[in-house]
Amino acid sequence: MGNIKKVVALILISAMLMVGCSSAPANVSSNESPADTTASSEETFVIRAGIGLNDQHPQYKGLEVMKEYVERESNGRIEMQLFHSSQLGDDIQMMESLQLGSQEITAPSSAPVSSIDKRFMIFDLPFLFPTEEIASDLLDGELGQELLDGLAEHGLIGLAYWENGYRHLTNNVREVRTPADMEGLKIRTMENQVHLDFFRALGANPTPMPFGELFTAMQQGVVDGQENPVPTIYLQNYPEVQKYTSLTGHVYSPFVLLMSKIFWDGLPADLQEIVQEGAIVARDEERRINREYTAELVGGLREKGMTVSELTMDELKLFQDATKPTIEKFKDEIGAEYVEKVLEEIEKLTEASK
Ligand code: KDG
Repeated sequence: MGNIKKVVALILISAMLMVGCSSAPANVSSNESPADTTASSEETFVIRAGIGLNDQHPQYKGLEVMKEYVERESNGRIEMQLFHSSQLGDDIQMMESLQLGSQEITAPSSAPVSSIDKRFMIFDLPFLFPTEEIASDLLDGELGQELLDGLAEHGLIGLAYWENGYRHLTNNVREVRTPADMEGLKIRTMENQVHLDFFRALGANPTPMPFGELFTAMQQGVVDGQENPVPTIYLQNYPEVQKYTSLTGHVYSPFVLLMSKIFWDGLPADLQEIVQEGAIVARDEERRINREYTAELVGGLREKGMTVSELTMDELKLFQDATKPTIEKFKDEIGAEYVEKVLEEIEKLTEASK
């Protein structure tokens, strides 16, 4: 390599390293060792949090609560920057950015997290959680924590479970009240084997795709429908491109609030504590807002011209029966022992709630 080329290469490498420094753990003013509680109080950190949903969604409101909490409690040593509507990429890309240390927080539904740890497929088993409260109790307990802890070996810190909620079907072709009505419908699903399997079992034609591509896919007729909780259907303006909602509630989706382990390891212990607390404070508020919106916005969908079908117990049972084989099919892949423990715990929580 000639001298001039060498100099240019060196300049480029230094520039890349400088960019890397300002984006990676955003540790701008010191080289102190990870989790060093004596780190200078001048040291500041930037957390970039990115999600797929828009800034009207309870998930974004949760991030605003967390931002307020961590910035206040850290006396400004942490700054949180929020990005919505897949501005930083889709769920799978953002999880990869966390693993590389080039983004600090994301919060996908649990479904795409199963591309990292298959055990996360458990939450996508159809008709698993009888109520939101039972889901929260299980997720916030030991069995939920076990999965969050397991993420560390994949470069991720699982901070908490927030709520996306019960997923319902929308489409633009016909009213769906039974699996027979789903025959041949092209339905966008999340990128997850369990979802693909049970939508096939229902007679639909499932098409996995990232969330950020969904609205345009519906608008252009690439898919006939999709499934998401009521706040998402309403707040992402799906009534503009979808005529029918069926309140199937086939899956309860948690969000998994994730942080980059590279970034976490570079945070002093006192700030780690503040981030963890902020995640929990915001979780409770996010769930509260989500439940409030869910109750209010069913009417909102009707006001926006959608036909919203509430299914009878008999109709719902047809969906449950058609999707039951999915549980057996994925039991071993998820881990039979873990599945059993979760099913037992849900039964216990259900009994206790009576
Ligand atoms: O911000 C979360 C979204 O990116 C996504 O996970 C929402 O449930 C979702 C979906 O249908 O992809």
